[in-house]
Amino acid sequence: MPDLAPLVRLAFPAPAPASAAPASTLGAVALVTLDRPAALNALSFDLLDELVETLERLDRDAACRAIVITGSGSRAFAAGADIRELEPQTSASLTAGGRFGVWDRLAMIGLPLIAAVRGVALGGGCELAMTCDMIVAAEDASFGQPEILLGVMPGAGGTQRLTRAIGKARAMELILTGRSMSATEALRRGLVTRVVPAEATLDVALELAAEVATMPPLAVRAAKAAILDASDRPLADGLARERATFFGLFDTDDQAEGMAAFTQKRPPVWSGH
Ligand code: CO8
Repeated sequence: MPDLAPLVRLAFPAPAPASAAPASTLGAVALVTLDRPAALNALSFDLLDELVETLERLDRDAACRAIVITGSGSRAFAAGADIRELEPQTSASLTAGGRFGVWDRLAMIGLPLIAAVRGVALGGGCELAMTCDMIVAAEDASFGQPEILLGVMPGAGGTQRLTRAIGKARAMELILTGRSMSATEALRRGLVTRVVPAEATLDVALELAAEVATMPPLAVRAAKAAILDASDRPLADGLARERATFFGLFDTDDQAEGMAAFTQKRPPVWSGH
């Protein structure tokens, strides 16, 4: 039966009282929750459509500065694509369906994305976490690409992003055996940013997002794009793009403000211009 309720929830949590983020950052951090707990937040095509539409809306909202994506419940960030939807597909139906374009749109989001992962991030769930810019993982989180066990292979960036994140040899092992990695292994291999006690996962991710949200927004977007260039382009191209973007930021008010505030020994006030 098709899901009729929204599959993605959006909220703007207030900064935690102990947070370094000023109260004025209310609305600057969006929390997007994948909300199909009964199916371990499996990424149906409709859920992915809702997710990308929500993220694109936030990306156009000047008040929003960072986004946390999490899964509903404690068992899963997302247990992958919805296998029930994929089972009857053929190569022709997938090609004609045009429903994988959402993954390209997810990769175009300019705001920083932080995945808060509790439980499993498998298949498309791991690919979604890796499409985010940082991953805060619970101690009980696990990451894997088990598609091989279903007779297929990763199809939403897993072979590329996992290989870039943890290296060819380890990506080969995980993708060719379908084995999952624990959060600590994922930290050791460079896939995740932090591992924290399970109950603290969302708070830590929100705090990290709140900290990023206090930074100059143009520089944040530019830095994110430049870091992504590091794995997407040959080194010389990436360096040239980095230099051009760096020079470009010297035409912004935030550059003038940031450097004036430093020399005047006061905190900067970012205008986002
Ligand atoms: N798709 C659909 N339903 C799922 C999925 C899924 N990926 N994962 C779990 N569920 C459902 C189960 O069917 C079950 O539903 P029900 O109660 O109605 O039977 C419910 O969630 C709970 O799951 P389990 O009973 O299986 O819970 P367990 O604790 O026993 O096991 C596991 C948890 C180990 C996570 C197990 O559910 C599992 O192995 N899930 C599948 C993991 C997997 O293979 N993921 C890869 C899917 S393929 C993929 O992601 C390809 C990506 C390509 C691009 C994306 C395009 C959209």
